[in-house]
Amino acid sequence: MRKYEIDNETILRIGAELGIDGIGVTTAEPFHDVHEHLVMYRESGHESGFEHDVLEERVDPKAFFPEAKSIVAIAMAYRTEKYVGQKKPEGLRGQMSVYAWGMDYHKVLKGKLELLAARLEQELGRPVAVHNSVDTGPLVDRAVAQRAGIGWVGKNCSLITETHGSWVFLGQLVCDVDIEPSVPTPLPQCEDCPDLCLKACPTKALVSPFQTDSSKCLSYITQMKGLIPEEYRAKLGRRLWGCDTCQVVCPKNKEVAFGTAIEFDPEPEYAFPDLMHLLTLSNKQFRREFGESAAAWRGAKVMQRNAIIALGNMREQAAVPKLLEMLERDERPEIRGTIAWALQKIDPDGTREKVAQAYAREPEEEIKQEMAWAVDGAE
Ligand code: B12
Ligand code: SF4
Ligand code: SF4
Repeated sequence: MRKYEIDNETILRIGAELGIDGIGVTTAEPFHDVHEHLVMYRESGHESGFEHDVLEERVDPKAFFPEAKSIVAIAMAYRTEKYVGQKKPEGLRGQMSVYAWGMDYHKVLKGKLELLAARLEQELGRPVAVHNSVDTGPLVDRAVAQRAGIGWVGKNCSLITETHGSWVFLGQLVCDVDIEPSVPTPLPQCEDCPDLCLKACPTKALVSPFQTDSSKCLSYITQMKGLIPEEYRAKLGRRLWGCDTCQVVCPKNKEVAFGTAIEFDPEPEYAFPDLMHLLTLSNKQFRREFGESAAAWRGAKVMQRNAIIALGNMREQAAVPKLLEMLERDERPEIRGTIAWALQKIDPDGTREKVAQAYAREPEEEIKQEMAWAVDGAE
C-alpha cells in the first residue's frame, strides 16, 4: 500500500478538533473536467467579473504554486441555531442574504486554514509551504470541495453537504505535503427533485441546470456598480445584498444541522439593516458599522442604492422627505437616478414637480432618463 506523509483519518481528526464542519483532501492534479465548464461560462458571457482571470491557474494548482502536492478543502456552516426565529427589529428594514448575517467569512475561514497549516507542521515536525484561499483565490472552490469529498454540486450550482446542506462557505489549503486523498463525492444527487431551484429563481438566472448567468443573478445585481437595470429593480424586493431563493427552496437544505461557529451568529443590524439609517451614513461611518460583515466590501454607495430600491418596492411614503433632500444634494449620479425611480413608485403625483426640477439641472443623460417620467414630453 502507498505510504503518505499524513493519512486521511489524521486530517479528519484535526478538522474536528479545530471545529471545522467539513474537511477533505484531494491531490494537486489538474481539474481537467472543470476547464470545459469555465470555457463555456466565459464564452456564453455568463461571468460576473469576480472570477480569477487566468483559466490555467483556475484548473491547475501547480500553475500558481509549483510545490503543490495536496489540497485540503474545508467547509464552514453559517446558519447557527440563532438563525431560527430571527425577527426584524422595529423600523423600515431591508434584508441581507443569510451568508452576510454574521462576521465576514473570509476572515473566519482564513483563521481556520492558518490553524490547520500550523497543525500540519506539528504533525510532520517540519515547515510546510502553503497557499490558502477563501473565495478570492484562483481555484474553483466548489470543484475542489467536490473532489475532496465534502459534497456534490446541485443544479442550483451550490455545493451541497450531507450534514449542513449548501449553507456552507468553502476554502482550501494547497500544500507541499503528500496527504492521503478522500473519495470524491459522486455527482450530482438532485435525484427526482422537479428542478425547484430553476423554477423559483426570480430572474431565470439559472439558465439551465448547473449554469448561472451572473448578469441576471440577483446576488450579482446587488453587488454591481452603477445603475441597476430597471427590469431587475422590482425583483429585488427588500434584498440589500445577495439572494437565497435557490437555496431556500432546495429540499436538500431541509432538516440539516446548524453550524456552531459563534462568529456566524446573526447580528440583527446586519441581517435587517435600518434603511433610513443606511441613507445617512458616510462611507467612513458605513465601514465602521458594517466593516465586519461580508457585505461591506463594495462600500456605502452600492448599499445605499439598494436601500433606495427597497424603499421604492415597499412604496414607503415616510421615506419621501429624505429621498427628496438627497435628490437635490447628492453628488452621486446613480443615487440621484435610483431616487427618481423610487419616487415614481412611491408617490408620483406628490413628487413630480421636484423630480422635474431635478431633471432640469441634471447634467448626465443616463440619469435624466430616470427622471423623464416627471416631465411632459421629455424623451
Ligand atoms: C463568481 C462567483 C459568484 C458569481 C457567479 C456564481 C456562479 N454560479 O458561478 C455570483 C456573484 C453570481 C455569485 C453568487 C453566489 N455565490 Co459566489 N462565488 C463566485 C466565485 C468567486 C467564483 C465562482 C466560479 O468560478 N464560477 C464559475 C463556474 C463554472 O463555477 P461554479 O458554479 O463554482 O462551478 C461548479 C458547478 O457549476 C459545476 N458545473 C458547471 N457546469 C456544469 C455542468 C455539469 C453537467 C455539471 C455536472 C456540473 C457543472 O462545476 C463547477 C465545479 O464543480 C466563488 C469562489 C471561487 N473562487 O470559486 C464564489 C462561491 C461560489 N460563491 C458562494 C456563494 C455562497 C454564493 C451565493 C450563494 C451568495 C448569495 N447568497 O447571494 C450566490 C449563489 C448563486 C449561484 N447560483 O451560484 C460560495 C458557494 C458555497 C457553496 N456552498 O456552494 C463560493 C464557493 C464562495 C466561498 N468560498 O464560499 N458568486
Ligand atoms: S441566487 Fe437568486 S437570482 Fe441567483 S440563481 Fe439563485 S435564485 Fe436565482
Ligand atoms: S432544488 Fe432540487 S434540482 Fe435544485 S439543487 Fe436542490 S435538489 Fe437539485
